[in-house]
Amino acid sequence: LINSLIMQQPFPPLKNDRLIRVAKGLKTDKLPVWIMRQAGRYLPEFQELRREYSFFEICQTPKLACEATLMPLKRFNLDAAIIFSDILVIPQALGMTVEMQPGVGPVLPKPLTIENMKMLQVQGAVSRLQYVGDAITTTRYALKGEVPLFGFSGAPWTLMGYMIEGGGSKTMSKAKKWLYCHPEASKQLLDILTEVITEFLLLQIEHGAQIVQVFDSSAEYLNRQLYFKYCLPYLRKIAYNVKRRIRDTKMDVPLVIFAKGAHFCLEEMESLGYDVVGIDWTLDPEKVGNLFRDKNVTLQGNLDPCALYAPKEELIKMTMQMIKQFGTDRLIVNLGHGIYPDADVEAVKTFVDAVHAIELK
Ligand code: 1CP
Repeated sequence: LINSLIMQQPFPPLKNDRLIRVAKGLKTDKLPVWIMRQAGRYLPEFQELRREYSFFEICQTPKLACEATLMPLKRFNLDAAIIFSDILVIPQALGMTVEMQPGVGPVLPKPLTIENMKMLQVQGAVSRLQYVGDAITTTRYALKGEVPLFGFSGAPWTLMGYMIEGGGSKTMSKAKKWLYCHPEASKQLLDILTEVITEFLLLQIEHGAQIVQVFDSSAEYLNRQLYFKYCLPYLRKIAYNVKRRIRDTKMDVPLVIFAKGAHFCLEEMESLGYDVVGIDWTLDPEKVGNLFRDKNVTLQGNLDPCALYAPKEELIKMTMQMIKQFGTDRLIVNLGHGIYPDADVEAVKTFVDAVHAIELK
């Protein structure tokens, strides 16, 4: 399937390949920079689009998803686009209802229980995500090769959390109860999610994603023991199988892992099979830079999203300091978590331009 798609779809050649080069450990003229959640509510033009369409209407209509994806690129000199979608499209494709409530976020009114778990519609789940592939293909053409396009997925544990909690949670205690009281059911669920995530990432790659990121946003609720048992093996399996399945194609698509708050397993992130390790804003760039020096991975991060509230000169100073502390070798500049809805559009421009002001030798 992968090869046949390449033959049918000669996408425009990539012009700005900074981010892909750095992900693979190659040299560039400048540091690449993009922003997690760069196409979102802080953009007035996105708010306007949302007044006309529901969140999932935008996700499911390739033309609209493409439009939202391109919004931040029209304003800022970003080195990548990320397809407009959400991590919760997987629970939805598994048959769960997901509502996007304004000011609240995602709500799953009928959360997963041990009893209703067998109702998950695993068969055909990935084919119900075809619209994400279509949105990616549409966007690849619209991008005209300007910058690479990210695909993404939630990680197994993070998706498990939302499915059991029925939305975001301050503690993830219901989902963690599964880990402590129902280890077999937990593993069964994580296996299902691992399988669907793998196929979903491959679908996105087949349809034109040039790099893919796995978001383990709820890593912070676990500890080293739980993360070793319920996350690392699944994350490793996803990277291994995605890489294995694309090995025979000419597509050497880099993989990124971003595990928010997984400081207790930072060193282990290097050996999971991902090319890039996302660093969240709570970590010290100097320590992380030293820890990963001479390791075979690229780092991504990690400015505090709230640093965008600071005065312009202060923001530039903090950005420079962070880059100096990480070191400019194998670094993709980003925030250390998704941008907040009340972020200032001008501050984003300041941040992006500050990164590009640095000329690498
Ligand atoms: O530019 C982009 O990155 C847009 C695509 C994108 C991505 C990568 C969206 C659009 N969501 C995500 C990932 C995502 N979604 C994550 C992982 C990143 C992270 O940790 O921030 C998570 C945890 C979600 C779940 C989610 N969806 C939340 C968080 C809820 C919580 O408190 O736990 C929220 C608020 C959403 C809704 C959402 N997703 C995306 C947008 C633009 C929005 C706003 C919804 C709206 O317009 O009403």
